[in-house]
Amino acid sequence: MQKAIIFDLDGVIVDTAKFHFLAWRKLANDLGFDFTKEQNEQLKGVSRVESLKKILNWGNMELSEEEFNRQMGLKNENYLSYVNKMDKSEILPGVPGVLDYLIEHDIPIAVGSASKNARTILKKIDLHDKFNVIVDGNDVTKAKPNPEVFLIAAEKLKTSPENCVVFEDSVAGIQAANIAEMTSIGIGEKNVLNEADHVFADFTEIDIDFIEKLLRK
Ligand code: B16
Ligand code: MG
Repeated sequence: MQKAIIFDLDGVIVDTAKFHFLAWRKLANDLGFDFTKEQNEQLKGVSRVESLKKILNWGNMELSEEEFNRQMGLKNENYLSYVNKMDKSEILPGVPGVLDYLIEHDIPIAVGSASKNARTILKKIDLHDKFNVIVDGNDVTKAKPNPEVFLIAAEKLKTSPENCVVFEDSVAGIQAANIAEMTSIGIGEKNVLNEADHVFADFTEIDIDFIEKLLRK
């Protein structure tokens, strides 16, 4: 069966984590508390709802359902004010070369992201039409580490999970890929992403030989 590659978005193709951090931190500050960059690591790959639950927990706060939803809306508006200024210069180093290689060799490629803003971001960075399949936070009911997002991507790519390779920057995403029995490639720190099959600091460390080996496996 055809091999296919699934890319997470935030932290793999672009560094939107820095904008999520600014927007979540403003929300916490407006509610009267703060959290650290280290705590922010725990929000990577986690859905919007689960992120706000964690943040409120750090601030020992509870909100009514209505206020919870209002705060999520405010955070997203603030986050989108950063996203709206993005362009293709935000694509992380090494990513365009790998995408071009895969497209030239007709390897099916997908985005598998927890973000409900994934399509907006892909349009801003001019990559929306490059992917055969996009599965995002609007298409799933279960957040990573549940493998739903990657399993839907495999199905839409018309291949089996074992033939999929996932590039992910979050622990939850690596766990999701492993549960789906896909090959998991971590982008980030080895000691954080130690459950991944392979880990690279970023795409500049990945050469075409490695990609070819993955596709032959
Ligand atoms: P949104 P990914 C994830 O994207 C982010 O890593 C995570 O920090 C964010 O909370 C989540 O998307 C939801 O994002 O608020 O835009 O729907 O890494 O799975 O591409
Ligand atoms: Mg990510």
